[in-house]
Amino acid sequence: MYKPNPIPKAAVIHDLSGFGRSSLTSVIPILSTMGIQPCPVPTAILSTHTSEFKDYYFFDFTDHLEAYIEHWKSLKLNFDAIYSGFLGSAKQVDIVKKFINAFRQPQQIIVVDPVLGDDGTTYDTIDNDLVIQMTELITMADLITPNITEAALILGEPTDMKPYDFNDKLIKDWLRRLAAKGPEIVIITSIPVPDQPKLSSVISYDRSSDRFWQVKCTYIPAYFPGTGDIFTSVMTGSLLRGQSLPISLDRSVQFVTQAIRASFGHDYPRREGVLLESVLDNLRAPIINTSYELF
Ligand code: PXL
Repeated sequence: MYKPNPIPKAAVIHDLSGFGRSSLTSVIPILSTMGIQPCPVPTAILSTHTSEFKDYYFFDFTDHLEAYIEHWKSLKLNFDAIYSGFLGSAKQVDIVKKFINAFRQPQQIIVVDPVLGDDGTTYDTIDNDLVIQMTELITMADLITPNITEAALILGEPTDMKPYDFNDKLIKDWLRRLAAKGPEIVIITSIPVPDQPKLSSVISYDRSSDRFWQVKCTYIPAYFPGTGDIFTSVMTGSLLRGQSLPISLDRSVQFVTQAIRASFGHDYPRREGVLLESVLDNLRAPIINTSYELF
């Protein structure tokens, strides 16, 4: 008997940081606005995220997740997507692997955002062991969304390369090598565009069709924490709504750019993240202008 699936479900494995928009406080509103039901699996509870805040309270929830997952297993829950982001310890990576093994099924997308660092350096809480663990975790994913620093860390390449080093051949090589580790779709964000310091680009590779797509955007010199979570949430939501890879890429880049533009002009603390609430409604608007191109 035909059973419609009116609202796709996504299990979202992220921390809950109470202040400063990131992880669950960005993932949940974005997916809900896009008509996806987010089902949170909280890895940790923090008073704030860890970027530019000091002395934050951190409660590791990993040990409680076994029981949490057992209950979900007994309910025989099915997810259209499983999406993981920032992970604070090797133990947390293990629990994500367990979760994927318990709930993996055909016709589902497993998204791993390998949150490790940015701008050539690793985040405070990320050590070499976690880089190795994350490199293992991505082998279980269908889609990964590293930024250029994370791509270098996973591939064991230098993280201090200069913009002119990022020629097309190198980027295609990195994308193919990342896809060879398991994921069918690889998206690298924050790629410098040689000789065009005002632009930044996002490039994807789809192994099944052997095609590369690129979306260029204006580089806005403002670092806001949590924009990676916003990008991957919109990407996941858009694919779950049945959009193509290049359209989803375009939508995600446009949304992050809108969110940064809505925030950059205001004089308020960057560490609070982009003013997500002021642009959330844009996710319901049809996409009119696209700028993706084959790469
Ligand atoms: O947005 C990534 C992220 C998620 N969760 C926590 C973080 C960060 C980035 O710094 O600190 C706790």
